[in-house]
This record gives sequence, C-alpha cells and structure tokens, in this order.
Amino acid sequence: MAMMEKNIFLDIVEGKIPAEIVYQDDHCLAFRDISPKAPTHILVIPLKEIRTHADVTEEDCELLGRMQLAAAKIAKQEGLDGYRLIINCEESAGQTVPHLHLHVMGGRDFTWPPG
Ligand code: DGP
Repeated sequence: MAMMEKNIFLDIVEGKIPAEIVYQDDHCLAFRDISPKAPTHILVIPLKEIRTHADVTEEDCELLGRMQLAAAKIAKQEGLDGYRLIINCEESAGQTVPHLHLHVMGGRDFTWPPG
C-alpha cells in the first residue's frame, strides 16, 4: 500500500517547487507527472485544497466538471487521439499525494482492467 506523503502539489500551486505546467485556469492547474507511466502523463489538480476524491461535496460539482473539461482540452492540446483518466482515491487505490488529482494519460495502448 502506498504511503500518503506531504501535499507537494500545494507547493507547485504556490510556485515553491517547479513543475512543467501545461494548462491553468481560474479553477485548475495541470502539469506533467514527475514519474510518467505513459508518453503523455499529466496531472490536473483543483486549486482548492481537497485531500481526496471521497471528500468532494455538492459545492464541488462545478469544480469537478472544470477538471474534466481541462482534461479534454489538454488531450487535444497534446494531440492525443485516445486517453485514459484516472483518480486514485486513498492509499489502498494507490493515492500517494493528499491533494485530489486527475491523471491524464495517453500516447500508448492501455490494458483493462488496470492493476
Ligand atoms: P497518485 O499515485 O495517484 O497519488 O499520483 C501522484 C503522482 O504525482 C505520481 O504519479 C507522481 C506524481 N508526483 C509526485 N510528486 C511530484 C512532484 O513533485 N512533481 C510532479 N510533477 N509530479 C509529482
């Protein structure tokens, strides 16, 4: 089981650590994963602090839609003709950073079911 670490993504939002940012708007920020598992591997995060997917509430409905829209825009921007979106929720599902994030992965074929 992966250990949930410090919220390093807040440091990226605040510009305290560098990241290759590929997209940003008033609600979301997206940057390349430091340890890519596909030729294109980008993380879309909300600017709002949400620890994990299970913590979202009614008031986050628009934000969740914004994250999905950002992912679709990024996939186009990256020239992906197919892609996979993943949210790992809690350590048992592989979440290692305690800030909600949507993986946008493409550039190779994927198998199903994922491990
Ligand atoms: P997850 O396992 O779903 O919590 O995904 C976390 C991802 O975050 C993982 O694929 C590696 C990535 N990551 C961790 N630390 C950093 C960092 O400092 N910078 C960037 N760009 N990505 C990071």
